[in-house]
Amino acid sequence: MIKKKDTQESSSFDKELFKRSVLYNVKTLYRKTLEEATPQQIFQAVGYAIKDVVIDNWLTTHKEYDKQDPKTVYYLSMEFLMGRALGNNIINLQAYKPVKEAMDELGLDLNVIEDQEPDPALGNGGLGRLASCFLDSLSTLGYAAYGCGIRYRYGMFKQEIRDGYQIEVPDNWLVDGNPFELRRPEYAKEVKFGGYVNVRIDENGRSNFVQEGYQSVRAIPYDLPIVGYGNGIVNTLRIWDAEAIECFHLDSFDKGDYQKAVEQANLAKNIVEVLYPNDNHYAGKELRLKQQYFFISASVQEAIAKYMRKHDDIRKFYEKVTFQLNDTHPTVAVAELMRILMDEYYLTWEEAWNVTIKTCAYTNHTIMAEALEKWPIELFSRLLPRIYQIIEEINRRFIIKIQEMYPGNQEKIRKMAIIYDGQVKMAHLAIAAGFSVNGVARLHTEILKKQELRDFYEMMPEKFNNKTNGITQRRFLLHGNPLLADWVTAHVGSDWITDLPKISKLKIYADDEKCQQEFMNIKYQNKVRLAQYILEHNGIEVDPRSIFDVQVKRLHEYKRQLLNILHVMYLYNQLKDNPEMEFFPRTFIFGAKAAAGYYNAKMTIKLINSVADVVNNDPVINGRIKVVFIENYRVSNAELIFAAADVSEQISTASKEASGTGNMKFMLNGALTIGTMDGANVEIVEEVGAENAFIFGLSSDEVINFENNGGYDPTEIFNNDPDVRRVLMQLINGTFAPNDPDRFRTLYNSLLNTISTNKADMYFILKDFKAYAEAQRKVENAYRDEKRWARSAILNVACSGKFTSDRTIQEYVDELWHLDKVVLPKKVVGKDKT
Ligand code: B1N
Repeated sequence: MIKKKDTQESSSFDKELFKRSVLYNVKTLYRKTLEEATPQQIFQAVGYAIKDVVIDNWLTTHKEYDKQDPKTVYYLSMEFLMGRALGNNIINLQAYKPVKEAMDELGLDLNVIEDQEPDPALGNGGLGRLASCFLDSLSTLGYAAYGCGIRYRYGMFKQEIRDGYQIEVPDNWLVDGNPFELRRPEYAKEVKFGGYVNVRIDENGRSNFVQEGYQSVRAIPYDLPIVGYGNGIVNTLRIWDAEAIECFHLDSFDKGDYQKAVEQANLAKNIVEVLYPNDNHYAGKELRLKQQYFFISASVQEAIAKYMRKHDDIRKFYEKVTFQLNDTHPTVAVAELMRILMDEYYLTWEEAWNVTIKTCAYTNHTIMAEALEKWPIELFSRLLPRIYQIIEEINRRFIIKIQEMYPGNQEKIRKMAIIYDGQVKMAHLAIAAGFSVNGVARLHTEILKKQELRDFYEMMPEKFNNKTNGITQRRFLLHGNPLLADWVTAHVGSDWITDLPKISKLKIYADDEKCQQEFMNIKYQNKVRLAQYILEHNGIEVDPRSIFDVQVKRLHEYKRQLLNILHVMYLYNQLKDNPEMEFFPRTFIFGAKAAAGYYNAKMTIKLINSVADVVNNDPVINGRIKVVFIENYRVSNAELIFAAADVSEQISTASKEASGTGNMKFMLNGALTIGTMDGANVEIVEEVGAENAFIFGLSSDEVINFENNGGYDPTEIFNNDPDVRRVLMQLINGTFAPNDPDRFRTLYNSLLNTISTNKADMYFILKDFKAYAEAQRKVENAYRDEKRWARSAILNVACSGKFTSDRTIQEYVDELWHLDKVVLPKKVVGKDKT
């Protein structure tokens, strides 16, 4: 079918040594032979064997960093949604082929071994996955970088579906141990909470602020290697664990001490226990603020300590270090840096501020009001008394600046102050103290400038810039879709792996019928692979010849999974009324976790499953519509899902999705987008052409207009559109809940709230319904013309070049971070093990 040309050149990987290493590991770790070892034990043995290879490059990289002293970015993030490491590390070592052969020769299946690895899910969704893609790109491009985060004992929960409802099961990802991590107790740091601030005269006669009466925990770093593609560079993801600072002094008779020891031990245990499972939502929990300060204090302390090991002037810290704040979650870094510079290095306020504002930069990831972090002063000052003092002073000075610029304008102070109304506003702090504020897609950045952060933009326009998100093609094409990856390489060479825009050379094949057939055949095989997965995991049989129409992402009202399933209900009604109508079989695939306390989101999952039960089993439908909810959507099954998608659902209410990154993964895998002009969809359509996507619905300007004028009234649509009315009535007449007709009434109410109209259909689902149904008709018609569809799909792949995270990172480097490119001495590249 296709010219066999390897996407993965094997270079100099020592296969025989590797096999011996695996066998040796099975023996020394488990006292077993390969035949006796469990699949999990074999995974561990293979993992350690790969780590052996990685560790040499890791060492060399850091030796070289020591020598070259490049400027380093610290990507500070509460979340890193890494996904499995084994396959990705092998890919980036350019060793997939020899490792696969080695496994074959040992009678093992590499795919099965990869499947044994728990999927590290230290993140919720796009924000955490973006951080992971960025680390991959930083290493691949050869820049010195640390990811800094938390080693949550429990990451994102495992989702089980029982009786159609989501059940959250703890995900104990560390039970069997993690072969790739390295515990580094020598870099442990103390982090202090609570107590009060005192002024003390130190031994040199200087008066100094000190925190007293505090509780503290010991932060212990665990390092994970981030392997660059084929360049020998290995950066570090440093995630912090917490330990109690001292063990109990059981001989202590002092009740206070005993109490304190117990409390400190509990603090250490609780702080890293679990990731908050909220996406785009701020819950305001005290423990969350503790988590934030915990990992930030440890990371900032270590960044400074590392800098001071090689330099003597802390005033020039910013010349060697940038802190990129992944949303406002790490924003206490600003005040922690100020604290250390002033209290431990005795810089003046002005000197410390000069360093801070040249070091810190802030990325905004959302305009959703419910995601804004605003901490009550009481909580904040009690937990972080010294940090709060410093923020008060930053605020005082910031207000003076506002007054200088807008004399007598109280309104500006009310809207822009960092501390106001009893709250500490983290976004305002990040903007005031950072040298850069960036949005994550062009439209999002424009909305920040014109709407959400307008006052700040007017005051400091020079800080604002856009960095459109990207994804790593190494994981989401090379690893996730090997058939397509090989096909692409056969046609345009393998440069795309590190230079995605080269994939545009595929364009000339879009009209080639043989290529179209090859492409559709690969898509078909990937659909068979996914159908197999669905059968195994959901017990549902789906037809790989049907259109695979996929919406996978966190469940949120603004992402409008509800619009999608209401449309399925509408199609169902049409087919029931008119069983003979022309209809191209379609499989609607959903995958989504809902925050545990988000009622409407959880009920949407139940609705999807309830519709699935009815539609999938209705003899009139006869398999022409299938609805599948894939349980426990996560990075590992995402790779299978993107590869198999025909249609990519990107249907958020315009203006609400800051960027989206799933949209890019679908495009890269040759799915056609049905979507609104929101987030990065705008730029995707710009690259591929509107004729190769299905765009519908209100524009962001129209949505914002309605919002600024009190919303819109959905009852008009309800009254005048019988199709919409019928679907809505089915939410409350028991069509999909015969035993409990009121089950979906809250969803119905969210669309048609009769008590307060401005809260009705806040996400414009009914408003966009007709346009969506029309766009879906166009999808069906387009799919009937297989050649035209194949052409569009190939063009989507060919036009995806812009959306590599390599491009995004290069923009951050060129415009904000100004990092030095690191090149390793020749001999270590290609991991020549000697
Ligand atoms: O960040 C992604 C974007 O592509 C998505 O459009 C955006 O929704 C996502 C609080 C968030 N924004 N905000 C969050 C996550 C966790 C949390 O506790 C907010 N996630 C996004 C990457 O830019």
